[in-house]
Amino acid sequence: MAIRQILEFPDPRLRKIASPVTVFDEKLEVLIDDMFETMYEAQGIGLAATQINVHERLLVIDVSEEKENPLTFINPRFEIIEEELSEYDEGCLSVPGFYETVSRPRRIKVSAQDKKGEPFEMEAEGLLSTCIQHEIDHLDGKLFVDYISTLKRQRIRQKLEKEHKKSA
Ligand code: GNR
Ligand code: NI
Repeated sequence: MAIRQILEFPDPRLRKIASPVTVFDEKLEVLIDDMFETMYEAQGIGLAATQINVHERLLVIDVSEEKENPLTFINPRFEIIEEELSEYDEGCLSVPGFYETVSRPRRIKVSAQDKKGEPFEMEAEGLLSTCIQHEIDHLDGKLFVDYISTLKRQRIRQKLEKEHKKSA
């Protein structure tokens, strides 16, 4: 297994739209294992392939306290079950150190494929619902900072650009 580098805002590669996964092979399983290792090491609760510069439609999530409930979603889509919104202070491994409140539909039904290509559906609410929507946004080139004011987003961009120059 390997830890992959996580792209950081405002890297333009985070804006690419990912393509569907069509081949369910050993290489895909290695990618999934690397994504879990990278996510756990970074202490995140989710990771989209886009964040490690792989522009394919898959994501991994583990919102459990004990980090014992790994979930893999390939070619995920969701429908809103309840229009009611929930607010979460969202963070992102690609926007390190910044947290902002984002409102998203509270309950969704997710349809996806597992690592063997087998379709499945599940309902999600609360933090899991938020996290799935946050990750699917990544596959569409979107970030949580797109939901906040332009002024806040520009401040975050400036601060991260400064950090990136320092460590370059
Ligand atoms: O680790 C993460 N925490 C988090 C908290 C609230 C809402 C969404 C998230 S996802 C984030 C990991 C990440 O950047 N996934 O793309
Ligand atoms: Ni993120």
